[in-house]
Amino acid sequence: LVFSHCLFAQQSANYDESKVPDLVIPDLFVSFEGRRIKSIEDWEKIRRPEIIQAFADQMYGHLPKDYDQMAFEARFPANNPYGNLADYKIIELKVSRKGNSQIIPLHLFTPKLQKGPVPVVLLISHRAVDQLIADMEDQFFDIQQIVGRGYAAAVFDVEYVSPDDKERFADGILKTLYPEQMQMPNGMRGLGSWAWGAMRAMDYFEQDPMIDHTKAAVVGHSRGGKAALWCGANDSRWSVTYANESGCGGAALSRRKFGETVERINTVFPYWFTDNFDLYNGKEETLPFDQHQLIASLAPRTVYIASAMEDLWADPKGEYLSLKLASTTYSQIYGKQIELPEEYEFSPHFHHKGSVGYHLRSGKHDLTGEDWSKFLDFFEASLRLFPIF
Ligand code: GTR
Repeated sequence: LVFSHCLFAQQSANYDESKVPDLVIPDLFVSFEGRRIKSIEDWEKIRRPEIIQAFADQMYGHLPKDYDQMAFEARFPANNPYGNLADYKIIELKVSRKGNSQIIPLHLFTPKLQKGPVPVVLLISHRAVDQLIADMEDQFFDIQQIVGRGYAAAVFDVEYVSPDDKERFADGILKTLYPEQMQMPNGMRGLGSWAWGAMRAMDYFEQDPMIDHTKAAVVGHSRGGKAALWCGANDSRWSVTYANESGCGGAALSRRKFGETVERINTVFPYWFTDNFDLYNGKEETLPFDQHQLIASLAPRTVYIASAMEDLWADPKGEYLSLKLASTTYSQIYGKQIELPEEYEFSPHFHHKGSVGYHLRSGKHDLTGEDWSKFLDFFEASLRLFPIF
């Protein structure tokens, strides 16, 4: 049912640039109270916190950061398809709160011959992780490339945090750890829970001597990219955030109503966002923010946005425009050098001047080996050129 509903939505969406409304985009540098934001201090004390607060209230829901205890237990699977390249362990993250607990398996591959701590890439996966790992041809989680280039590759399946399912989404941390969230119109739902899960993976990285948690990227594709952005915005321990084809509710500007719209996403995936987000169905122009503000809230930490030309449902042009607007925070507030294409156009090469990266590849909606290779080129260049970001 969801699938056919989705197809219908995709076919009847607007893909005509001439029908995109005239955009009145909220100014990044004017606070909700009308104050001009000029300095790093204004940005960090006033603007960034109020932006994140507004996204929490109206869209992704509040992200509870408290829990009572977390324990880690490692298992070493006998079957490691990447055995010549990497050591493989599954860490069971056991998080407890108010007498209940949730176990989240975190799969971690570390380069075999590496001695010192290595940078890490975490994928938030809505695809079955066991299959991603077993199928060495599948590059959605390109373990060979990531580990081959000297990074640790980590992934968890959102199923163990909040199942990606309209009926079952609460059968995870929303039941075991944070039941009160379900009563709140601005409570956490699916995407917020996935962001929370990635933060727990970071709690683990912080204490694994094999991992350099100061060089850590949180990565997601599409719905996972939406969660990655929300995670990066809320948790400054991530030095890099990479959202691949994250579209509506991710990097793309909502006000363009191109491809997927707020109403469509709230109808087909009512469990992704907080209840308040329904208020904006068909009324994107009344949102107190747009998605460029979410990207901007990552500054000065590194952000990478990638799109695919045929992925019109995710509005690749809206993602580009959003990143371009957001990059002014990096340049005007933090004085960083930014290099982005002048116009929305095919940009097969990554751009790495400063802390903002981008590519637009040909082809369809997917996370591919090509995407990983561009992103890892960028990550590598960032580490070399800006070792402390
Ligand atoms: C679509 C959904 C998008 C995107 C995508 C995906 O059906 O409308 O927002 O999240 O799924 O995750 O691949």
